[in-house]
Amino acid sequence: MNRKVIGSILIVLLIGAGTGLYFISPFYNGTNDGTLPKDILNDEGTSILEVGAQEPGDRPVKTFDLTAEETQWEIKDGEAVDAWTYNGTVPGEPLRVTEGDYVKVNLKNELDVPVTIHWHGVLLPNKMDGVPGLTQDAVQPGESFTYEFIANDAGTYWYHSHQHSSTQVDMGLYGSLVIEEKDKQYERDEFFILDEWAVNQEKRDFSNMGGMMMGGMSGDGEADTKQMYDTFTVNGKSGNAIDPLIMEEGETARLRFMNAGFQQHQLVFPEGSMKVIANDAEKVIGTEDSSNVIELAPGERIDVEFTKQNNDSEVIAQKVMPEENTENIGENTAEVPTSSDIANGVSYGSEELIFEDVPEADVTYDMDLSMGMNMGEGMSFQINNEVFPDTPPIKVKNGDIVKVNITNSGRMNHPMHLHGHRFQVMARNGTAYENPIVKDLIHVKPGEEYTVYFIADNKGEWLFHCHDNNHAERGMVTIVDYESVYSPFELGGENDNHPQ
Ligand SMILES: [Cu+2]
Repeated sequence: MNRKVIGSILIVLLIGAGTGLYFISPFYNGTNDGTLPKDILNDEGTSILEVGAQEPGDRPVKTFDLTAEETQWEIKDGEAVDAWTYNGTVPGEPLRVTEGDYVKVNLKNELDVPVTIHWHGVLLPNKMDGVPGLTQDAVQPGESFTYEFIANDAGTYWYHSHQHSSTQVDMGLYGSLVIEEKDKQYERDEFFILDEWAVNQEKRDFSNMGGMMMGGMSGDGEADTKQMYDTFTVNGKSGNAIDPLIMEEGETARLRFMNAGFQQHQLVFPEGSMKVIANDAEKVIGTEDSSNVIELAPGERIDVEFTKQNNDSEVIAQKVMPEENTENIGENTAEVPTSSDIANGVSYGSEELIFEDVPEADVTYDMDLSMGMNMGEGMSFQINNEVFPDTPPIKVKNGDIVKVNITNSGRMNHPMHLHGHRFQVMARNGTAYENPIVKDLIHVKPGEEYTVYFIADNKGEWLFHCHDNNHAERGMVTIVDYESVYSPFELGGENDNHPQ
């Protein structure tokens, strides 16, 4: 390749070393036994299997086969991990469809544990949402399940198992889903999934700590998971093993970033090389003064328009926090510029809004996010002082306008994700946004309060939960419960349904 005319852009996550303060078992299992509230299971009204049905009609049908299987996955030369994958790679097979397509995905489970697939951000019928114990039974070893939905809204999505998410997503059961616009704006279109792995340290050891707190909070909102991982990956690869993106000077590409891990990540771009164009699956407005740093919470997506400015090799790299240990940095390390101007999920308003003005709510739900300690079981993460399935549900009727005030009174970050709907973020800490933001995930940091609104227009039983899957595992989950529909499934049971 002629280096004079073609420059490369490296997307790099630095490898940080663990610092030795561990707490919280990632394999906690203490608080999740129990059943859903009676009115969610109550078989009066309509089963969720009977609502929201979609038919292909004369739409193009796009069919994919995804097999959940065990794989030895090489993260970089000589460093392999035991991974669970969809079709043998981390991330799983990338899925691309066009808006208006009818999507059919045949999941075959060749693992020896039950799995599902959740279509994160996709507005689809409840029974296709992939939440075991709520919208389906977990797909047992050797069995299959077919997901079907209309790809209605162009944008950046991802898919992952929703069975024991804190283990299964962590093991690699995730992949990208792009719904392309009918008239694509960018010829070059790339997807990058960020994640963390424990390669050189035994995560399992931490469970022996029994959830005891071994050190103080670092105050950055995610001290709990930071020390469990030693290797950061981009599309399943780390350091020199990450494929460079080869681009010509002046070439423009759409780069889609998503965070499949437990920690927030900040990526630094060459000055003046990019602008943010979309947020979760929604286009954003007016970003001429775009920052050159983006911040992604777990489960969040940010799309940027990136232009290669010269023929030199350049680097997009994780911003290194001052307190982080930066030994073991690979050869691809960037000169990381400093910037105080960081583009995150609420930096830019959305092009299309759900509500033009602040609507009058039919239902108001105050969601207080907090942390607690259970003797012998370690930390719990609570919604309104309860852990799932005892958390109070958000009870709605079809057509309701629902207002949720989310307050983080704990000391860790909580990326709260709503299934099956999009909400409009109207205010932060009581101050209204001039340009509200339409999303499916809001990253609520310690001390923050966000007010979001959504329309209950998709009947079913839908999760609203923290996408730090360790927090969900330890209780931070509730349900948007539509009146007059019920779930015929159960938590636990012979299918071991475990929706967190
Ligand atoms: Cu959380």
